[in-house]
Amino acid sequence: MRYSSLCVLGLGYIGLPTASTFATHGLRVVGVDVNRGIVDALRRGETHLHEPGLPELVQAAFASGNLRVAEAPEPADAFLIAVPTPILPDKRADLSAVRAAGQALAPVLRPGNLVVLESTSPPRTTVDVLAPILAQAGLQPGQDFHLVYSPERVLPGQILRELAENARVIGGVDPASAEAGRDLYSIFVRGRILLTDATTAEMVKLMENTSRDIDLAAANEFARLADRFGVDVWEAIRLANLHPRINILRPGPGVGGHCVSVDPWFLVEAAPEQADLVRQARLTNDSQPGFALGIIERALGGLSGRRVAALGLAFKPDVDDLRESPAIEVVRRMVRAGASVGTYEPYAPQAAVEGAHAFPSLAGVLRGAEAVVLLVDHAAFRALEPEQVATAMEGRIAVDLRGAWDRQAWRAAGFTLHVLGVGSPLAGSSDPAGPTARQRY
Ligand code: SAJ
Repeated sequence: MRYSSLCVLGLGYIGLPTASTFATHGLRVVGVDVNRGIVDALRRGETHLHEPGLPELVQAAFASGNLRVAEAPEPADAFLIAVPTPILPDKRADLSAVRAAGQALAPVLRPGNLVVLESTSPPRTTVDVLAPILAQAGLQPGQDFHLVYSPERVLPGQILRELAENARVIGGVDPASAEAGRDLYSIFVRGRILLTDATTAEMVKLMENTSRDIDLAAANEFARLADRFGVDVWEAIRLANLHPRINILRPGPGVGGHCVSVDPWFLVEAAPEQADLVRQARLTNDSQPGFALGIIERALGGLSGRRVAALGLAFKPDVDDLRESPAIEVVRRMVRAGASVGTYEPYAPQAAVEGAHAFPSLAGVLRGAEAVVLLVDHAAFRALEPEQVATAMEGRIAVDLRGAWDRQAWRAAGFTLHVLGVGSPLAGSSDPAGPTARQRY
């Protein structure tokens, strides 16, 4: 199939880069978002998301004359749905945006069109939820128009490169739909294009992020065990990872973002009796901010009334995305424990956590602090000079929850440095001579 026009529903982290990429590859693209603020900002030439290279790409797309933005779908050869699928407080998938997108595009759907769902969704969403909504237009998916599920799998921070280079899984409600999907994505995808059915493609996406969540739960549990046994988890992981078939991830204060910390629940919801391990990994990672808080409390000997500078609020390094961020959860818990917390997030300086004070600069957050806590290992925080931090602060307590700081340098600058996953003399142990005697630093 050949395409000359595309309508993209949802102009977020996936929809906007994808719409812009298609436009710079010659397709006439209309990008649609229900958020008036996003549409207006884009019309003014502003990009509302922080992603390396994205503002330049969006500008190039507008400059090509191929990209427009609108508030409602318009007729096109193909439609791409990239709307959020968050979880509700009871951990069920909120598919309202997918339903609304389907309802909005049904009236402009024409025979021969292709509809693609990219939003991460519980198994069978394409066939059981989206297909019936589109069929209300009087057209049958697989017969009158093509319908596919093709998961986005790009890593925030590297979206533009991964969009083109990653392998692309395309699952059709029938083989002809999958082939129609391949014809669309082969316009710019340089990675392999793999055709399958729609429900398998949904499952592939969920399995990838669930598998990562389980790996992260193992890393976080290893950090707790190392703490308990007076072991340095970073050293243990380094040694274990020299094994040819082992690749343990980095522990931290928890697992966040709108993908890895959300998607596994879609499997738990769809099949609770079959998803014990999946559920437990989620629970383990969700309780990791509590473990991180314990390390901070131990470092300070109690939090009530203590002045703490918290570095980073994003869900991972070098992004501005705060969704489901464990850093925010740790700050909330410090506030609840009575600490006076200052935060500094260089990628979102205005971002505020209730009860904490958001500073627009590093110097501001450090001034007068008794302790500095590294929550997110942004490159700028990894590169901090401990002597400079020492001159800005009042106290000399540092807590590294990411295993990112050079221990000797921080200690040489006069800090008492506490590192997540490094057994401390105060860690509970049945062996009184254990952690203290074995402490290496
Ligand atoms: N994290 C650690 N230690 C690590 C790696 C990550 O604590 O060693 C934490 C991060 O700080 C973050 C969380 O895990 O809080 C998730 O980060 P991530 O980098 O693992 O993943 P995301 O959420 O940025 O992107 C994932 C990717 N999925 C996989 O790698 C399987 C990406 O390819 C997906 O496209 C994306 O989810 C998505 O949109 O679903």
